[in-house]
Amino acid sequence: MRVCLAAIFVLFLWSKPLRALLHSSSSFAFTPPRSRTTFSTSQLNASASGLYRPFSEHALTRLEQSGLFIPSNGVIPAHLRRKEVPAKGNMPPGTMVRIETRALTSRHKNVAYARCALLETLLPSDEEVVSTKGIQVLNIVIFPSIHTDLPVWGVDLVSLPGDKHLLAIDVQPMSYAQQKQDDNYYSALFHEWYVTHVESKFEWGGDLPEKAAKFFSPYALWTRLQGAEEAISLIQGDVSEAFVAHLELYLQVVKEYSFDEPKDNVQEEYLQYRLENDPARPMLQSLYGAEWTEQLLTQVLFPKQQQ
Ligand code: DBV
Repeated sequence: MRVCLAAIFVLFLWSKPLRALLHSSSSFAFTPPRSRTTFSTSQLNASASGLYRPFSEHALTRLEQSGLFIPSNGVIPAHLRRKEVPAKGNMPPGTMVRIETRALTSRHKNVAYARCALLETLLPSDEEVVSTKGIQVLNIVIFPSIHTDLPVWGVDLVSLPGDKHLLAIDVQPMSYAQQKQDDNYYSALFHEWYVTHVESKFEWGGDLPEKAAKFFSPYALWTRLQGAEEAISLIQGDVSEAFVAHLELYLQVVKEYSFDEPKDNVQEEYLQYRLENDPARPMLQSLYGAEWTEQLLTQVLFPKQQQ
């Protein structure tokens, strides 16, 4: 009797459905998730990241650690926090162009708002790779309180197809008095930074749009690079060192600010200029559509400041 029961049990075990179940459950237990599931295209890119992601993560961490800001992505409407579309042009199938936005609100009287837009072209990859091809952009603006004459922290790191790179890091003068002087109080604080990180390392990026020029300090990093490997290593080396040092200096200047309220703050004019003349508008519209782009610009990137 027992032999019969054992035989029946063995036959049952080796029936196809049960073997399939046992196999899948055992493979479920021991196979790393990655080879167990076929990911959608965007999930395949989960392990890829863009050229400027380390810059973005560093800045967001330092802004929170500074005690000046509170991470507040909730102030960004959900549909404007992230958008991802297939890349156009001659990129490998499955390449995606993803933009992510992050916002921080004020925790200190000297600041108003900060936001970050990271746009990455991500090659389909199952490995930890850094995508440097296609469009890669990091755009960060820190808005000080308009009850100060503190400069805006403006960063625009842009890499475009054809291995073209435009890099802007600057404390942007926010009063008429500062704009008129060639070298105002705040610029002087960044002179040493400029000599160390910019003067002997980067060529001036050429004429700025006329209306933009007045918002640039004499000690801006503003340069254009051309090329792949060499330019990328410059970006990941000298540019990242300049970026880190500039942010530290800016946060220190903001924390130490304690002057009287200025009378000629130009932040509203700056906002209007950036909003109306954003050089990225055509690119963003082509990728994500005109309506979404205008919402992004007006509600997240250059919103009217509630002060
Ligand atoms: N620029 C932005 C935002 C971007 C962005 C929000 C999310 O303000 C990207 C993306 N900037 C971006 C792109 C380009 C530039 C160019 C994609 C290249 C456009 C192209 O050539 O196709 C600094 N960024 C520029 C330029 C400058 C800056 C000067 C060249 C503009 C030109 O040549 O016409 N930072 C940027 C800027 C100011 C600043 C315009 C003005 C005060 O502080």
